[in-house]
Parts: sequence; C-alpha cells; structure tokens
Amino acid sequence: MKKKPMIVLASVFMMFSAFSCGGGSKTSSANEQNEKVVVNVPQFDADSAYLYVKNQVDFGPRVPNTKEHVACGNYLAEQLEAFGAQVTNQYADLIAYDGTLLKARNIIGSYKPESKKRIALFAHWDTRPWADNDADSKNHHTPILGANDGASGVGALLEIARLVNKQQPELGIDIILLDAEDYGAPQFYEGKHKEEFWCLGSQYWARHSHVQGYNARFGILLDMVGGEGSVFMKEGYSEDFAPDINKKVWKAAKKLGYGKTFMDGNGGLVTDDHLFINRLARIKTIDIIPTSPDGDFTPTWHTVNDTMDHIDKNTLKAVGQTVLEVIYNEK
Ligand code: AHN
Ligand code: ZN
Repeated sequence: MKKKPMIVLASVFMMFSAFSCGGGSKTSSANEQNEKVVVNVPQFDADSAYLYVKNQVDFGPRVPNTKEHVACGNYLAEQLEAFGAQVTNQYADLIAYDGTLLKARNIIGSYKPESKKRIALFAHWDTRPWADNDADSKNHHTPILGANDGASGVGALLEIARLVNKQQPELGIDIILLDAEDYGAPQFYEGKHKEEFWCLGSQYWARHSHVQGYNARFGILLDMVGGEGSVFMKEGYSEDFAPDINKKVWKAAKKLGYGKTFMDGNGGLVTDDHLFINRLARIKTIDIIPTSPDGDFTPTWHTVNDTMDHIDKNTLKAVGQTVLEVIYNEK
C-alpha cells in the first residue's frame, strides 16, 4: 500500500487544544482546525516533461496511417504502462473530411480504476498532415512536427502520470490521449467541410467511452502547452460549459505565482476536443490553450516551425504544476 498523500494535522491541533483552557468558542475553532489537512503536491519536473515531448517528436510527424504514428502510439502506451497505469487502447476507423479512412487509436491510462471519483486529463497525440498555416505556401503540404501542437500536452500528461504513480491523489485519474484531432480540412481544401471533421478521436471516445458508464467530476484538456512566451486565457466553450473549473484552475495558477501565464480575460471560442467531450460525453471539461492577438495560438501553429526549438520548459512547468495543484487538492 502506498502512503496517503495527506498529512492530517489533527494530532498537532489536539496538543494545542489540550494546553489551552479556553471556553466553548475556542474549542470549536480548534475542532475546525482539526479537519484541516495539508496536501502534499508533487513537483512537476519540466526537464522530464521536455524529454517526453522530444521522444514523440523524434518519431517524426505522427500522422494517422503512417508507421511513425503506429510507433509513437506504441511508445505512449508502453510509457503509461511503465508508469503503473491500467492501459486501454481504443482502436477506431474514422472517416476524415475527404473520405479518407483513418486508423485511429485513443490511449487511456487509468489510476485507481475502481474509484468512482475521477478526473479526466486529455491531450491529442496525433499531428497535422499539413503545415497549411505556414507563411511559405511551398510548405502547405508538409506534415508538421507538432512539438507544441500535440506533443507538449502529451508530454506534460506523461510527467503527471509518472508523479501520480509515485503518490496517488485522492481521486482516480484518467490520462486520455486522443487521436485524430488535427485532421480537419486544410485551408487549401476547396470542397465542403464542417468543424466536425476536427477532433475525430475525442468524438469517438465521447460516444464510446473506454469503460461502460464512464464519468468524471471534470476534465482538463491540454493543447499547445509548451510554447515560448505563451499566455493562457479562459477559452469560451470552457467558460460556457465549466466556468467553475476554469475558476479553480486559474486560481491555482495565481496561487503558485503563474498569474502572468494564466491571465484573466476571454480567450475566444476554440473548436477543440473539449467541445465534443462537453457536448457528447457531458463531462465538464476546460481547454488550456494559448491565446494570441492574431488568433493563431502561437507563431508556430500549423507551420514547419512547430519544433523543439520553440518549446519552453517554463510554459510546461506553469501548466503542469497548476494541473497537479488542482488534482491533488480534490477530495
Ligand atoms: C481549429 O483550428 C478549428 N481548432 C483548433 C484546434 C486545434 C488544432 N488544436 C490544435 N490544432
Ligand atoms: Zn493543430
């Protein structure tokens, strides 16, 4: 059995109350303090997270239906298993905007699978087949490396998995690595298409969760959480579906001193995995995703420059430590 993460201060306060000979009101305040607990939140190691990001990028682009995608999927499942999670692979054939059949794989790592009280943490692990937002149109058909767009969220979650395995929080944790998020129609595509062609893996998971009747108290999606100089504001759908979770996360970030990274303000609406998780699975889920005045999230977004050169450990640390603060304080 692992040691519980909490240190109950009851005995310390009982000592104090034994020495104080006050009246009734003092006793009741001591009683209140008896229930206070100090939660020991582990330290997010940004070097470790960075390495998990790099390990994914080293496979090359992780585009569905490629051998690099298969190899990286195997790496992620093995890594979650090595971190003591119960791993479920959810394989699905999904239809892309142009009719392409995508061999997709959602990978779920669960801790305390028997617990009914759960938190779901999401990131997408696939990468976009086209750098269709690149300044140079010659690059528009080149697959991106997705260091930030894909690998960063997954890398942060692998680091969280490593820590959760060493010291379990009160609630059960599900690390849910979603596939086929970034296969939405490219900007150069001239046919008809809908926003529903983004986030295919999350739509599948939300309709067929990995265990029957799955539910979680809330969910947090990490998308592009490793960019240099990134700033996160409260995303619009998150605020519509889960304002209390946004509040909780931004409050935790401020408490930890990350108020310059997690800023107040409206981040705008983003069609991302959390939208379908909210709509279809009805799990209140927020998206931690960067806001940029030009609407491109980061300067490297969907460009050939989405490489390790533009990953900043400080951003990974701010996001990772904030998520840990939230999940370890949940009772
Ligand atoms: C759209 O561009 C419609 N959604 C952004 C979601 C996304 C793409 N996240 C990463 N890549
Ligand atoms: Zn993308």
